[in-house]
Amino acid sequence: MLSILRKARLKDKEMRILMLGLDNAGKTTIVKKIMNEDVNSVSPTLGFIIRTIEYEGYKLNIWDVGGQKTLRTYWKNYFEKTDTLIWVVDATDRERLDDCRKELMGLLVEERLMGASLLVFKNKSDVAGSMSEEDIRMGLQLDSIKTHKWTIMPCSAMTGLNLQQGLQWIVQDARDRLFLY
Ligand SMILES: Nc1nc2c(ncn2[C@@H]2O[C@H](COP(=O)(O)OP(=O)(O)OP(=O)(O)O)[C@@H](O)[C@H]2O)c(=O)[nH]1
Ligand SMILES: [Mg+2]
Repeated sequence: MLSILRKARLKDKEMRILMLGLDNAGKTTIVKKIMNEDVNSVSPTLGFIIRTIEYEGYKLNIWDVGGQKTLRTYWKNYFEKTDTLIWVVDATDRERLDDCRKELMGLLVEERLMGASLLVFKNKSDVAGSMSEEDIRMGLQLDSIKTHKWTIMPCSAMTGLNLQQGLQWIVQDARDRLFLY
């Protein structure tokens, strides 16, 4: 039943994308950069922001939710009908990589996120000395994920590196799924 509803929405070329990650990871900055807005005036998100991006004929409704510890209990309010989870990781934040792993693993066992694909954005890749893709793969134990289709991409909300490629992966994943159903 759920898969039929999802297929109907994908046919409409409308997707619901949930963007989560620890606070300060760069979620809001990524969305602003994609929308060509000023990235130097971002402040921590206390609730959530929905932005709609048109990409290759798809309407991507991106839910950008605040990641501060006290706000994480509200994440569950946004799970429903998610097509893609974008998990944003701050590649400069080695200290919290294990927290980051625990939070992500907690999401991946959520029933309501079972049908969602996962895009891990290794953000702040513009910063010299930041963690490599391999560091994040290992630190987050991405290779152990069998429940979700996933990928990891280095990106930068400052330079715009790979942000379009991320959207491209999301849209291609939607096309693949329509083909599969
Ligand atoms: N160098 C660099 N700094 C970045 C990048 N992306 C975000 N930042 C900075 O990181 C800080 C946090 O960015 P936000 O976009 O507010 O982070 P967030 O994930 O939305 O945080 P919450 O809303 O609290 O969950 C800001 O000072 C940004 O300027 C990036 O790719 N490179
Ligand atoms: Mg934010």
